Amino acid sequence: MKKGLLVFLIMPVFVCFSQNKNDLKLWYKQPSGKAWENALPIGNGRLGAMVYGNVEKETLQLNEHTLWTGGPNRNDNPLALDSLAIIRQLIFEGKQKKAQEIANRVIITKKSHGQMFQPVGSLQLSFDGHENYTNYYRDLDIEKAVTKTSYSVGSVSYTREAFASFPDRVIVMRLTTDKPGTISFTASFTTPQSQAVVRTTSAKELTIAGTTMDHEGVKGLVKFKGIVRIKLEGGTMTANDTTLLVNGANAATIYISVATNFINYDNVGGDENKMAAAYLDKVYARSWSAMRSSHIAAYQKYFNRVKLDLGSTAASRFPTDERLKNFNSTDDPQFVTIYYQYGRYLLISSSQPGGQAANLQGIWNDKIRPPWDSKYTININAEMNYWPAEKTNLAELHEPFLQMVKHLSVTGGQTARDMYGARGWMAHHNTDIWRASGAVDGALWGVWSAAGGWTSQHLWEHYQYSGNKTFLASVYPILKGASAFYVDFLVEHPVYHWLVINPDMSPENAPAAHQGSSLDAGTTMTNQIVFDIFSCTIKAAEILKKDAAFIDTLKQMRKRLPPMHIGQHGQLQEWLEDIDDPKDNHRHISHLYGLFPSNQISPYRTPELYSAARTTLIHRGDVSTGWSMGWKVNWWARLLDGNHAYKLIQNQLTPVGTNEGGGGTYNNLFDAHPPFQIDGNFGCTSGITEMLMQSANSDLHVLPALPDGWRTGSITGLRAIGGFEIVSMKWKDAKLEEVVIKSTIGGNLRLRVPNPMKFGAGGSLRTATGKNVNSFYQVEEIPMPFVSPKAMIAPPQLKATLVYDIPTQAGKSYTLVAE
Ligand code: FUC
Repeated sequence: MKKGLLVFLIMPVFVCFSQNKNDLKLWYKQPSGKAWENALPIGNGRLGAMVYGNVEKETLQLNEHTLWTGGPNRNDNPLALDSLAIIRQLIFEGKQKKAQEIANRVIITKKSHGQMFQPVGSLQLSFDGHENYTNYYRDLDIEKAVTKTSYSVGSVSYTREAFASFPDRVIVMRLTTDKPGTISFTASFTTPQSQAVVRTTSAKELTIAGTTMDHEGVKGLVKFKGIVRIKLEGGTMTANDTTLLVNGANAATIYISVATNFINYDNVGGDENKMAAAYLDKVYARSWSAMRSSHIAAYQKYFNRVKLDLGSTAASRFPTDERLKNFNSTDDPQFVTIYYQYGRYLLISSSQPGGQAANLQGIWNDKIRPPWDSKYTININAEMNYWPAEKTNLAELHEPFLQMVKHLSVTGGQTARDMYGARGWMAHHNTDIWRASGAVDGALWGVWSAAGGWTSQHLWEHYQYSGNKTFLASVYPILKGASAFYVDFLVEHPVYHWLVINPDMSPENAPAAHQGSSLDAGTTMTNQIVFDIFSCTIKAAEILKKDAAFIDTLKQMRKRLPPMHIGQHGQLQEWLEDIDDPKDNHRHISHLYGLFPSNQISPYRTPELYSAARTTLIHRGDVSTGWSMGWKVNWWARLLDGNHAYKLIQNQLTPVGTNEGGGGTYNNLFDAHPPFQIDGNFGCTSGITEMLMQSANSDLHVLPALPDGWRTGSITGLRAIGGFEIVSMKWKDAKLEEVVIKSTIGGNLRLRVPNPMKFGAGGSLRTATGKNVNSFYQVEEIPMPFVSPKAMIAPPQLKATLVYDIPTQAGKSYTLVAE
């Protein structure tokens, strides 16, 4: 008590922190304490750390992108092939329950259900005598990708800064003080890895070494090594068996390097000791400030491409956790800007070229057995992670996901052959670092064969944004293989005679009519996915002038896919039969894949389906798991309803635990399923972009879904398909004032705007006529939907827009201003 009082009395000024109105910082007035979801994430795509900012015991919980249980393995169930005919027959006869029982025995794996992404452990720094502190502050500056903690003990101020260096591949933390000789602490490791050995070396390094666990019959083969070296300015350091003791330093810089023996999904022949030491040796001599500047420059190369300003209010002066609490009852548009940019920060930090794709938790996980193994759920979650990549100008960061698709096209080739007797390649609803492509979890979830069709469209998307034909040629065999699987796997429906996938399911949802079985034939989402993968394979082959006969087959078969159905409640049917329950509020609304990420449903081209999709969304409700709400922001944006999209952002930016029966957001702005899943962060960043710009409906549409609350703002750097970049865009009172668009590959720019525009240099714009001639904006026509005679269909109520055609030249920018 006395000491506390004394500290208070001798503190001359009580520093009161608050945020500048437009700062891109997450900041707090208190340490994380025990909750991992209060800690702040840093990462360089290879290493991730959660920095707690606890005063007397700082924790950096560490992850490395390749640290997974098990080793190269396969998990196919070869019994599938012999039972395929009977399963199909039962489903066509309406005996879905029986089909599911058999599928559980013959399709679901008897081996691994996927391996687990695991933590390395935590570096712990203990500061004796720092129990009582004042002036506490910590933040994560997402403009710099640096986190900071500062506080005072008595009259001495301490600061810690940390980042995960992009160019240098190590994590660094620097401890400073305003009074020389006052930095003393003990460094040690804790780890949930049961086989890990922690020790110090004669060179006064603190090391951790181990091998990951065996899991579900697969031997743990990933060996890892972590090395910590501390560089002191003044003071002394001694090493005990398992700890380093620093005493009386003026400053200390802690370098953390971690590596594993993982080389590729089929090779664990690397040398973790050599790699971990090599990363450290390369940078140890460099100064903190040099490392910090090159880190920030490398980060900002990506981050600075997009700047968003939605305005700010007095609400932005409060710490992040308070703003989160207040968000639904105040006007805080700058909080949306932070959340938006945080999505980009998280993608840059968890997904770098040459590294692993961002998993269910990005690269941040402290659990030895994480929820859903922290792996890749490819019936939605992993795709969602990459929705912001192209349009928020982070195309290079799409690469790890595209690599994963490439690997799956190899492992999944054997699955297609062995389990289904089909050519090409396929994957079920999950995969992991070993690119397992068998069916897992149980038939209710696992008997889904559309992952090849969906994931490989990311390759097509990457091409659509850049127009890079060399890239397209390099991935064409993967698109072709994904299509070839469906060519062989589609069967004729005995009643409707359409070509359908059987066994099939609409991810994770089982209609009441099927007594708890999800199995069915020709579900809407799968039909849409097969339509899309056929369509982009056809286009790619035509561009590359290849495979005429195969393309003809795809065209013939595409004509025979089932059309979409509008059911008795006016809803888009999830299944071929009209069995949707309007009270079903399942988190997966897979059949709206056709609205987003696909563009088969559009307010302008398919008004009836627009109306049906809207009815379905209303039936399903708003509040749901985090990722589901993130998807809904995109859907409402595509339905051109900015206010409803904003309502979903509000639902998502609600402290976890307050949305009844749903997810929300943690104090560190991680998305809550709950538990933490990063997909919702990425989904919402994508959705906010879709509110401001879309390039899905044969035109580039700016301000398609602006909510009433964002009447004035600006954004730079968004990308659209066909190589267009919105260099900058400003709007005021909900009116587009100016837009500058750069064309990187030329072609007609068909621009849809909310108010009349003219060329900035003078000269009027030409109103669009006929079909858009730009080849990137050719949207495939879908068959007319089947409409139930009972369905009530409200025509879309759309705001008036103007559409112009601007012929562009590669490399030129075009400035338009309001008339
Ligand atoms: C799917 C979803 C769950 C969860 C899991 C990781 O199975 O249905 O909600 O997101 O993936």
